[in-house]
Amino acid sequence: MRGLGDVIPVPARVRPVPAAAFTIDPGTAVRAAPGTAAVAEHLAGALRAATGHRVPVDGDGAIRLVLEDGHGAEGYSLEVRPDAVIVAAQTPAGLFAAVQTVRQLLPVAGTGDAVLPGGRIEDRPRFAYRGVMLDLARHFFTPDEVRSFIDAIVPFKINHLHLHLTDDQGWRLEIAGWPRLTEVSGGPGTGVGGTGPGFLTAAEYAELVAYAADRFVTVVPEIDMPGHVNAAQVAYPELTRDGLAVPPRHDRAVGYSSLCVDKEETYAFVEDVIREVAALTPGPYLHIGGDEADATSAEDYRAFLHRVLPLVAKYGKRAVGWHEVAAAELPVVPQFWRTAADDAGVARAVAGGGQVIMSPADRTYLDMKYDADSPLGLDWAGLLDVARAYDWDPATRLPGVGERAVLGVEAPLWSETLGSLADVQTMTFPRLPAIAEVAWSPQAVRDWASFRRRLATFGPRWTAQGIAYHRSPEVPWA
Ligand code: IFG
Repeated sequence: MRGLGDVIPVPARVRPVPAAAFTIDPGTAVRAAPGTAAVAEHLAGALRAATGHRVPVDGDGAIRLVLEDGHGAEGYSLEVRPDAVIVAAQTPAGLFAAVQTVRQLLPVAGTGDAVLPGGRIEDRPRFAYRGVMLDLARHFFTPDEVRSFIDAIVPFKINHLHLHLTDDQGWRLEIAGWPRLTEVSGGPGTGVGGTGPGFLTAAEYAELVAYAADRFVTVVPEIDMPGHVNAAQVAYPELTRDGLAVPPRHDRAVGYSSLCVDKEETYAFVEDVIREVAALTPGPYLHIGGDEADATSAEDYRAFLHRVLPLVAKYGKRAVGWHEVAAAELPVVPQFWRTAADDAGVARAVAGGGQVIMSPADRTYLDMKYDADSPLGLDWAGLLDVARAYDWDPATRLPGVGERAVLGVEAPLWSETLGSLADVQTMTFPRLPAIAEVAWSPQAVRDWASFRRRLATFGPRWTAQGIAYHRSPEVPWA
């Protein structure tokens, strides 16, 4: 039987009262207060799966969802007594976070009564932005596979999904005004090694955005520029220096391509793409990449950003970029990704009041090998085992970037070496739960000994759900 605090991310405050357990039996129902019906359905669904009981949502259930002040944007309280379970939050997102906690306290699937451990949890996230990035450009994954990925990350209170939609190898989102981007560079065999089918139509992207939003996950689309643009230049030669077509590339090299900063065609293209992507994206962020622009001079890079960053604002979005974009000294959220001990551009951006998304590759890059024997993944940022993904503090990683300057944490998963959903899952689990706890839980309540014990209980759950994971020797798997 799980204890009340045996969840990931570990809650901020847990007061177990073991004698006060609540039993979900055939008479159990969920009571939804006004404005909580959608989350009530998620909760009832989880209770039905765990017990096989009917668990209706009706007017007088013993399991109550309540909206009240005092919990912040995503915080909640969970009170479990023998006669009642009260889930309280200030927002539906907070109620949904509580539902993830309740789900982890129950069997994934079962038939028959289930018991919720008694006591009270008071919980709220340390950082607002808790993300994962999936690279659809190096290898494309279908909408169903992306939905399955969303289902697997939601239990860990992840609330942003960054989709890396374009790169040198492929362009993965249909742009109505520029159809050759996907007709030519989104087709079968445009992935690394000439593998992988496809691209997202606008409708499929919109469906993914809605699916994610229903689970309180905000999609952050990335159009990488001015580098990582070979796929766009294959489709539209007018975007190259001499107007001549460039050959498609299916290798793993980076840093060789660049949009032409001094050609007006470039900005017509960029503005059309930003406008269409912004129109398809209800979330506040639009990621413009900006990494590894080695084929763009520093002067051209800054000039490009000075033309493009205002376009992101023009279409109502907040720009995010890999942290090199801080060179522009314009409003943009830098996403720190390298292994360097510090970064002057990021420190400067923060000094001006900006916030940073922390993705140091040596702690968060899920495409790094677990160990020297890992068949999948790369190792340029070092080997990343579960303990190393867990044992760091985003608020002390970079000089000049303290608690208030950290917007949040994101775990990028690059797909050069991943050819299947099982590969994606194996690299994601169990390191993502470690990073999710770094992003949600107070530093003071986190410790590796407790985390690895709690993590061990997820092995059987992932197996029951058909989710592949790396059986790291660091974890005492149940
Ligand atoms: N760096 C590149 C990615 C990818 C990655 C693989 C960033 C921001 C190495 N850029 O990470 O395109 O190739 O680990």
